[in-house]
Amino acid sequence: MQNNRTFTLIKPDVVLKGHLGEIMQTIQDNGFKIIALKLTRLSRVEAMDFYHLHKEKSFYNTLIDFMISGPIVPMVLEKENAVEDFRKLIGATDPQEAAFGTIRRKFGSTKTKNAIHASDSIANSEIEGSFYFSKRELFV
Ligand code: FUP
Repeated sequence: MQNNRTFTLIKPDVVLKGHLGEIMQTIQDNGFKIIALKLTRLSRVEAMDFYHLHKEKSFYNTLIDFMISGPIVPMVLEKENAVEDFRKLIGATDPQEAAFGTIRRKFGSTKTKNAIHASDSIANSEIEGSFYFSKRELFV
């Protein structure tokens, strides 16, 4: 992934509640350009693979069950300082603790059902982006 890109994924709680359009508007209103996007679903094996770094955590099975419970929307976004700025826009992991005005504060409900994922480093954005998109889809 280039330095000005990040990866994000809108989670099943948002898609099932019909808030996808509003979140996409928020993302664009904050200066992020959508480079790649798809509406898809994860199999259990794919979800376990995507979250493999958390496999020892107590919440792992709950997280996997949730992530396969409905459609998801992975995206690659572009903006200067994308990784850091997008983490600010989504807010803290726990929606109850996330700052007012953030996506998780507005649309999330619990630490698992927290509306949206975003990469925490450029290196991880590359790994996560290529998990969902081909090189051709990413224009690289
Ligand atoms: P974040 O980077 O903010 O998504 O937070 P973490 O890397 O700590 O969490 C990774 C994933 O685990 C998130 F999708 C939320 C989920 N999680 C839980 O389901 N329960 C917890 O107690 C903590 C995290």
